[in-house]
Amino acid sequence: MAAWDELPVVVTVAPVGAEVTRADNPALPYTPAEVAADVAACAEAGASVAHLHVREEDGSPSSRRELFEETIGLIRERTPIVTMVSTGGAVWMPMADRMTGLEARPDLAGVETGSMNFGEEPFVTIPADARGVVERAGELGIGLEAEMFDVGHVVQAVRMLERGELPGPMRANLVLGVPGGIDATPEALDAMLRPLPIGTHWSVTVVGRHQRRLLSIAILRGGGGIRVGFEDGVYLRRGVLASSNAELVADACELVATLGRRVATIDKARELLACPVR
Ligand code: KMH
Ligand code: ZN
Repeated sequence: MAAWDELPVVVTVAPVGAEVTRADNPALPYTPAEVAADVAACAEAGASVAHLHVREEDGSPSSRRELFEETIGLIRERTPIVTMVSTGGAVWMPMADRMTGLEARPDLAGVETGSMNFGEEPFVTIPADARGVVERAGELGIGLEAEMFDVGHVVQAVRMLERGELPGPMRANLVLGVPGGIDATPEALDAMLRPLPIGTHWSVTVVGRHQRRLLSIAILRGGGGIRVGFEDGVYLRRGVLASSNAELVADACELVATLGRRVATIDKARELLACPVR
């Protein structure tokens, strides 16, 4: 195993999400063609994974399978970037709708391992829901990344691993700063990391004004990845809207280099994430 400073950092872009709108940032992509063009530009800028949600043309969050299929198809025409669909969807989506992206056969899918308040709304994933995502992903040969917003979610993911309900080694995305989830502090990151088994590929996502600080800590602590994109934040700097997702990715890659690490190529990310080209 390479020393941590030799381990390249996988940069994930989350270009769309379910909550952000063009009122927040006019450059937000909505349609499959817009998302694919955006993701291709992000790949050029250094992203090796794309975490995907889909929207209707009017920007409303969607769960239509055709939109996932079209988006992934168009992305694959342009770049070999690792595609990952959300099964978190939007807070109001029934679980069955949250799972439609799996049918588009991405490389990876997120799986929530617990419930929380997401701002003012309940965001519920009971254990049977998580097992359902794991089972369908397994049937389709899709790898999984656990999406975890608080310590209990991490503990539950480890429990699932131990019971054989989640395949290992785990890919973990630790999300800090969502109101209702764990806060964005160094201590919170410590708490999220503590339960993780050795060999976990862990990535950090930060929502809110502490994003840059906490991503820096993740990079310096040897994290396997960081995530940026309009889903998580629309600003490049305080008060400065990002002009595109690719600008956020380029800025994140510069941060990785400034802190003395390398950005993973797409080939390297596929190796690190055990995610061969389909
Ligand atoms: N939109 C949030 C309620 C994920 O993609 O896994 C859930 C979310 C997390 O975006
Ligand atoms: Zn998401």
